[in-house]
Amino acid sequence: MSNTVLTIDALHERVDAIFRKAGLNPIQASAITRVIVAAERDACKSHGVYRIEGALRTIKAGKVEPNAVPELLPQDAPALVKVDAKHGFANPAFELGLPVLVERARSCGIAALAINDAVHFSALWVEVEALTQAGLAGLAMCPSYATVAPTGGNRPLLGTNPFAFGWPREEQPPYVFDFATSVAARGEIELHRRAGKKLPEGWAIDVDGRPTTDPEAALAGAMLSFGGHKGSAIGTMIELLAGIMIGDLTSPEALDLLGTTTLYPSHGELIIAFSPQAFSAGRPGNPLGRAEALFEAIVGQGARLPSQRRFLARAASERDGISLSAQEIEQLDRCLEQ
Ligand code: NDP
Ligand code: PYC
Repeated sequence: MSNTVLTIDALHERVDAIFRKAGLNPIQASAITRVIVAAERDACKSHGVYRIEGALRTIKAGKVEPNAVPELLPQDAPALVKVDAKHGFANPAFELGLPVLVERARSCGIAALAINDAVHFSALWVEVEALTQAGLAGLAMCPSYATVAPTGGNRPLLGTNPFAFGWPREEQPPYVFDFATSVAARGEIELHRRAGKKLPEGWAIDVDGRPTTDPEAALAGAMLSFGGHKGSAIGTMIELLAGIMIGDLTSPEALDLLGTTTLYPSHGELIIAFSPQAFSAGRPGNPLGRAEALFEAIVGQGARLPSQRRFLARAASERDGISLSAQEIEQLDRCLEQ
């Protein structure tokens, strides 16, 4: 069956209509629509329109507050920004905290935004990219729910805990990476299952702890950390900083509370913003200029920068529209009817 091409605005309209019909208030609906459409526009399929069904299931199950209006909490420490998501999605809470985070990072050189009590399912590059647009570098991280075995272990404990970094560039799209600390995002495993494809070796183990390439067995068993003990340690760090330190749930706690991986979990998120100008003040050289020499050297070896694929996909979507398969269009129609 042939694909259908939609403009970015047309896809936004369709996704937004789905969420409003599902009962989300405009703050919630428009923020999660923006992040899903951005993922689809940038060809990040694991967090694009495929995520709508999960969000609808989570709304129907009463596991997200559809009328949540996030609140900026009063805070004495100038470099600390706290937003209570009020059990709504994380994205509107981030949008509320962003301008304050930017203003504090510019004045203090560094600032952190802690989001609490948020239902989370989205890609994090959107958030670090927003910081780079303000001339800041940034890190973003959050737990998820227990689906990943710690290296050396054999049962789900850590989340797929995404970790993103952004660095601003003056004449170019920013340097951004964003990845799950498991070998692949869980969304990738689900997409392999739907497509009837085997997983690459080394992604997961089955319920008995044996290596598997079967997506069903992987979803029932445990995913593996990227880079062995290194990814396992970074995943653990994210549990500590973006879970325990900010007084929110760890991935095992989030799964215990939710009781299933078919809905989206509630937990916290930590975003840290840095001003390269403030850190380098009084030191020789312009940090953005020096970074360009590093990027040129990387690309000069024939390597590509992370997000380069994404920015090319974005340019193509802006020029030609977003191409959706017949199944994806059916999914959008079905979601609107629900
Ligand atoms: P990928 O493995 O698809 O990509 C990881 C990063 O590496 C991207 O920035 C990508 O850039 C870059 N990259 C890939 N190949 C190369 C290469 N050859 N050279 C240089 N850079 C490269 O990511 P994951 O599957 O691990 O994660 C996908 C998404 O899932 C993320 O956006 C993450 O935030 C999200 N996620 C969200 C969770 C949540 O709880 N909310 C949980 C887990 C994941 P490019 O895109 O240009 O290819
Ligand atoms: O793809 O691993 C994932 C994921 C978990 C929660 C949201 N995305």
